Amino acid sequence: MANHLILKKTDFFASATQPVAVADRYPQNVFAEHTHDFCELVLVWRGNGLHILNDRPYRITCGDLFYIRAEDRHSYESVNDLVLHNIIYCPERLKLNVDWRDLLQSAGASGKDPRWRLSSHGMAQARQLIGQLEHESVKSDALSLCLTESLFLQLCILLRRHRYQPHETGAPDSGETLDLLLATLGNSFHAPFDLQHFCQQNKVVDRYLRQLFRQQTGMSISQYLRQLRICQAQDLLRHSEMLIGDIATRCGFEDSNYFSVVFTKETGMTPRMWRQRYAIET
Ligand code: RM4
Ligand code: NI
Repeated sequence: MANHLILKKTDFFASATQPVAVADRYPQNVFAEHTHDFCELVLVWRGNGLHILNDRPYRITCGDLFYIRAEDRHSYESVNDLVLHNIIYCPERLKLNVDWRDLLQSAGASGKDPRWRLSSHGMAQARQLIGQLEHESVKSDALSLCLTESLFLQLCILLRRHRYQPHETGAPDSGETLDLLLATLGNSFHAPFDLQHFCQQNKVVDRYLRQLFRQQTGMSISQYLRQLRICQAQDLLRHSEMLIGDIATRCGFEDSNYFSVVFTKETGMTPRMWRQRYAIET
């Protein structure tokens, strides 16, 4: 793309020394594809939306965490009550002698999946720190700059401690059923999910869990699961040569006709059309 959008730090930072700024997105609206000349941490509090990162679609919802590098291309599509924080920072303005690279690297040990989740416990602590950071980062005296950077450091450490990837064993400190449910769903889009069984196992009342889920994510459990599956299918259609029938099975659909119906309803295109659209582009 020749003239794509590049966001500039001069538009988002108050001064040439400010290392970190907090941009609240209450809500995050649809936002066109862009890169930046700064980096950002994205922490999702509520609602849901489609986040496209370097051409891969991610269905995002509360507790999702992304580490976006300046050169990453991303956009937000079909948002629904999506509420998030962007913690934006300029690596070259950070002065503390810290291994920032290690703290801020996005891909996990397990590979290149840029998708992280934060436990409810981690979110509650992050919320507090972000509040302090928001307050401090707008001041420009030397002490405030230093305090801003150290609050940012604390936030990064906290994220490291409480983050996890769904395909790992689940939330590290998941006392919370919602964390466990989200981790389980993130991991079971290719196989049937049995809510009754999950509720029995975790001794929660099914109706309560459904309500809680809807409150926090703005959608129902089955909607979320369907969207995860469609997302995965879109990715495979575009980036693999698997047969459509195999993709259907891989994404948890019992037969390929049903898959096509659901896919078309969600995306406005048949799976075949979707694949062709990108085949032409690349
Ligand atoms: C936008 C969007 C972008 C971010 C800027 C700072 O609303 O969230 O991803 O780079 O804010
Ligand atoms: Ni961005």
